[in-house]
Amino acid sequence: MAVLEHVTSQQAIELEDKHGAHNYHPLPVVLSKGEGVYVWDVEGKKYYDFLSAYSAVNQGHCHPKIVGAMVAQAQQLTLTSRAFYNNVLGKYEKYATELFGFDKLLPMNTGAEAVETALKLCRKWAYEVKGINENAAEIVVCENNFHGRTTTIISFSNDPVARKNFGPFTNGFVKIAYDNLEALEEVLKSNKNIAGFMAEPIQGEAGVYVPKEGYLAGAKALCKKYNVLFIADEVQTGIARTGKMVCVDHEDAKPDILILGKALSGGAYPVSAVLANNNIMNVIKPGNHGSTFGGNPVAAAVAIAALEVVKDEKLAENAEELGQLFRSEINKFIETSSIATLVRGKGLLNAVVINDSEDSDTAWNICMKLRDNGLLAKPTHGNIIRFAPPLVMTKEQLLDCVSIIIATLKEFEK
Ligand code: IF1
Repeated sequence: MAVLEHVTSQQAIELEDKHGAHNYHPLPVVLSKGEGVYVWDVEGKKYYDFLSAYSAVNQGHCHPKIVGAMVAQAQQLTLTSRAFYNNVLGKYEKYATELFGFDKLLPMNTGAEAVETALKLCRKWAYEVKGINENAAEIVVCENNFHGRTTTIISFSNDPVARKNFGPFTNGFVKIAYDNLEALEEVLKSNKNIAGFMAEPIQGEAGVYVPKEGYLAGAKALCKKYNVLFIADEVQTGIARTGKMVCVDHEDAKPDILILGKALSGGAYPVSAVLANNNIMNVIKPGNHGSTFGGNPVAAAVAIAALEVVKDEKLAENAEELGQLFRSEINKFIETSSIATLVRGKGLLNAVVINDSEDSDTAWNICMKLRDNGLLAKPTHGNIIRFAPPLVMTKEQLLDCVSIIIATLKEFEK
């Protein structure tokens, strides 16, 4: 078989099964084309994408402006490493720092790398600015967090599947209950070695847990009171997904360190970033941190285009409006449903809780049926299905999807 010759869905699945690591259990659908809110499988069947590559494709698949920027830059200069300057990175850093309201940006590639960068930055600030004894800094994180898959990050995960047999783990993390300001104040008051508090403004992988109104602002205020850095992981909730440019904008909760990824590139290229003001970012000196591809010209050009699309097409406003419509329609169905018990979320990051046990395969079976009915979604944990379409969706398309989702759920009524 020539490397790039046509394969059927079955052949593609067999190739991955034989030659690829089994680190995922994908829904059995093989995609070969994406455009806006749609994806097509190898056999030409069309689907609504209701996962958006875990909120990386907020701007829609293969957005012409983003792809155009990527192709143009790729034909000019792809990578210089940071051993030399390039003519795009500074423009991107200026655009993004002014857009998000910070002095500086440290460019990386994946979300996990940006999270690791934020943790290193927070620790260095703790030793060199706050004055915590070296190697004594601790960072507060939340139960049921998801911040990526590196060894340090899974060190503070409580997901056994993500942790088992990957030890030994990194020290220096304290776990508290999510959405609990008393627990946060308790640890900040009693432990003088706390350097920072990192949280997802909405816990995505845990099942789209939206904290109580005031939690984020309260966390920021407590961090300020105890001279601890508030770190917001907006890799999944950022870039207009929840109806604001970043989810913390729903409250007075601007973080000391902002972590972005995924839709920062519109899903066209791995681009992530850490933003902070000079009093924090300036602890980083030449040689302290970096990466081969971090801040490369293609990433910078793609990120500028991806952010311009969000602003020009008012994607945050659209996410807010369509998210309210989605939850309102699903709630009407829930009133008389025996299979769906709850819908929750902000903007177009939503989840529906299925009326079955966590270890049942009902949510998976519903997603298989959704696939047959032309809509792709996937369960997060157990009995929770995440619904997160590209933010370019129209009201008509959303209502079409709601009817597909409700018709499918009805097939599982008890
Ligand atoms: C997988 C989950 C979502 C993230 C937050 C950092 C990262 C992620 C809040 C790391 C990444 C991805 C990873 C992907 C599936 C997906 C995911 F199910 F894993 F948890 F979205 F909810 N912070 N989330 O959500 O970014 O290094 O992946 O670029 O690992 O299976 P990354």
